[in-house]
Amino acid sequence: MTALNRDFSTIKVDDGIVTVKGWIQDTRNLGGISFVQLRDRFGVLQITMPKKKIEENLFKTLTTLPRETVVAITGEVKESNQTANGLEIIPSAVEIYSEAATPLPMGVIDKVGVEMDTRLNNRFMDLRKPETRAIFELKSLMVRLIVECMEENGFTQVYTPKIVGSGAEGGATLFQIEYFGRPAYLAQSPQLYKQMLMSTGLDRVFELGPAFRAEKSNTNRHVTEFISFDGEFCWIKDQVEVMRMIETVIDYVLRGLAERGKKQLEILGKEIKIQERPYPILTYEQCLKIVNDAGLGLKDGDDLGTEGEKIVGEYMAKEGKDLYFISEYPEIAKPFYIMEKDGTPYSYSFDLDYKGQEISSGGQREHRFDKLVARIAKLGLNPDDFTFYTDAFKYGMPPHGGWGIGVDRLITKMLDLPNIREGILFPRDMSRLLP
Ligand code: AMO
Repeated sequence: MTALNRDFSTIKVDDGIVTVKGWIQDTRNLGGISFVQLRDRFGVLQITMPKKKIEENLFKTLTTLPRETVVAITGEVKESNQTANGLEIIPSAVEIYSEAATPLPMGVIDKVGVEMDTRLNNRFMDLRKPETRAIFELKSLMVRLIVECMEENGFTQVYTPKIVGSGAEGGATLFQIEYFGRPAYLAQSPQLYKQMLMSTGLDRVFELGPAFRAEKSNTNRHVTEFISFDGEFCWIKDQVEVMRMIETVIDYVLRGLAERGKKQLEILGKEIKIQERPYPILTYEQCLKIVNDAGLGLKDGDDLGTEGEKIVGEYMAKEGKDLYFISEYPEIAKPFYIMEKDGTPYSYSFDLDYKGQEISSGGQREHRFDKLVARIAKLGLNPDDFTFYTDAFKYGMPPHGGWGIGVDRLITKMLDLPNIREGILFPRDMSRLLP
């Protein structure tokens, strides 16, 4: 087995001579004594150098190496009452792996605020800050919790194509690519594929994977590539069953993060608020009234929009609820795969909103072949373009429903981050393609 680097937090006073590897975070020279703060993934160690006790060349090297240089330092562990972890290392040797250039593109420990653009342009450096890294450690835990919960509930993890021949979520946000002389697209969602699986007997599936949207809006919650957590399952009697399943996963994630992500939450100074289940279900009509009472002036059928969602969020916050569903949107505003609520202008669709922002959409699907084909045509699309999908409804398709959750939005809202880009390692948007 390859040896892992020594975790600084495991070093003890009676370890004797140790070799520790990391980044030189800071150096302080006080004449007769100098200090280096050496950082690894887990914390910081103090390297203490009383000038008289350290070999001259070693002293010179260690006190002049630029910040962020990567080294291995060998030395003796001593007790110290000056450091947070109660120990320090008196060095006897150093190996330089990679000397950092100066000046640094941005500081790692400086207190001055750095613009988000500078941080994203130098993400490798930004991620050296424990508080930036903590977000991604929590995101990793979040994904693990999702997988655990879905497997416990009998779902099979699947992978559907990300290069596709037709869009699922409307033409406006399709990225077209050239595919051996014919047009293809980057998948906006696994929607059509997860539904096709419902006809196979793999009747509870979930997927975690990238989704692509050519979003022309530059907002703090839209990016062009995000991670979608999709679920789809059969034999539902109504869309409320789907909402209850989402709630089960979100609850598992919230509790799991609060318990297993303590260290990272502490670094971030955040707490996870658990909301008791069931989460409230508001109808679109109720929300329309809430936003119009607040003076927004929307008509029946209008999209609630960012402003409307915010108003509903404030309204629900007063009731002590961060998470709530908004259900039964106008059918005309929803995609072709959503089931209409017969005899009404509404549909069996819903969004899950978190602190005034949509983090998920879902619903009961139209599983009846004739009605599905009619609905595709009604929404102005050509059913012939979708036979690869509708064929799966022709020969026996159970009633089913599902959802798509934006994982990046979920972590953003959970940690109250001001911008979705904070929760994405290398975000993609209209203006950002590098790094
Ligand atoms: P929808 O288009 O609402 O539904 O997307 C589902 C969820 O994905 C996230 N999301 C985004 N996150 C960041 N940037 C974007 N540009 C972006 N677009 C969407 C949101 C959103 O709630 N197939 C349906 C889901 C279903 O019915 O199963 C769908 O894709 O959090």
